[in-house]
Amino acid sequence: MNMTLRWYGSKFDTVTLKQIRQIPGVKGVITMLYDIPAGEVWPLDRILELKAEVEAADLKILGIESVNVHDAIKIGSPDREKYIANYITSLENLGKAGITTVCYNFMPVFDWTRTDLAKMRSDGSTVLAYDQKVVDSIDPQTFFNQTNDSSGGFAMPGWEPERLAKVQELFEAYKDVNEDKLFDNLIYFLKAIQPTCEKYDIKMAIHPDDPAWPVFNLPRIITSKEKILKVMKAIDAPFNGLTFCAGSFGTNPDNDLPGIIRALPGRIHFAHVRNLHHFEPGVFEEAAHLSSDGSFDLYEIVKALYETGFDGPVRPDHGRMIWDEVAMPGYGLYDRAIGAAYILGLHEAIEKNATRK
Ligand SMILES: [Mn+2]
Repeated sequence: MNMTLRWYGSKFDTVTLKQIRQIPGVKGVITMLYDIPAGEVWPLDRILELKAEVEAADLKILGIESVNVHDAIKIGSPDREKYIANYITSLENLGKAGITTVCYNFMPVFDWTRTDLAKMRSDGSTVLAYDQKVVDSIDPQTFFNQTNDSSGGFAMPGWEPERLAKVQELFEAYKDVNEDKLFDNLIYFLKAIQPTCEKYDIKMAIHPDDPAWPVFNLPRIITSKEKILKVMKAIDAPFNGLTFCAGSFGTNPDNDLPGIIRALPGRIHFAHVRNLHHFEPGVFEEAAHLSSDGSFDLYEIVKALYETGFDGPVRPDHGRMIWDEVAMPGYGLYDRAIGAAYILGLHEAIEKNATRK
């Protein structure tokens, strides 16, 4: 397993490559061309420029998060062919640059959803939190506005301003897209990109839906072990894999996180390891990575990754905001650095236990 940190690029991120390089054990970054809207081609020269910048800091690009999928592809509208062709060109350009792990999601309209981006905890840290009652009491447009207003001025992944104006339009476009149709549109997309992925040995790693149930009556298809296995079986090829995200699957306490990992040997291409603290069904806040701070057993999660031979990039996920840091919600340096060191510590102990004679 290769430890990484997500990095949005020097124009957008408060965290520098130099800081990331100084976290012990971190070998690379997970990054993206953050200014390119979903659906547009990622030019090869921009990819190479980003790669050179990362390598000049003695790090590697170990994955992309994310090459976003345009809504036309998810909806299955006639113009999807154009966006699929653009996506293929982006994959070719990444492949030519030797970047071969690509995270994406297939969530309609909203990416991850949280109802509070800075919930104060008893130690004075702040975290992202979710309360289903808030989502149930608000319309999507207001929700979108409130989320943007509370982001501290940071552009957040999946909440790009150009989407803001289009929320109602998007809801209208998705009105006939049920779970089955969304699934079929995902498989159509994957079949279309399969030859390119196989030519360049690109591993596609779908990110689970967050939270792992429908919000605002939009369908969700990557929410449980059964549902991700259905996607894996529909195209049973190594390029078609998963981003195992503990925090997203773990929004539903019924999901057995190590069990999901163990059900998918060889098909997990990327891992997000983090913790949540559940209060009641549908009400949770994000926690420090440490098992004792939240509801997940991080030891069992890292052990399942180790025992299934996972060798891809892993990253800590949303951290708490601590030590008065000002950064994009969830993406400060300090708590994610602590998380990375903790996950590496668990991994070292598990590996030594398993290999010591
Ligand atoms: Mn994640």
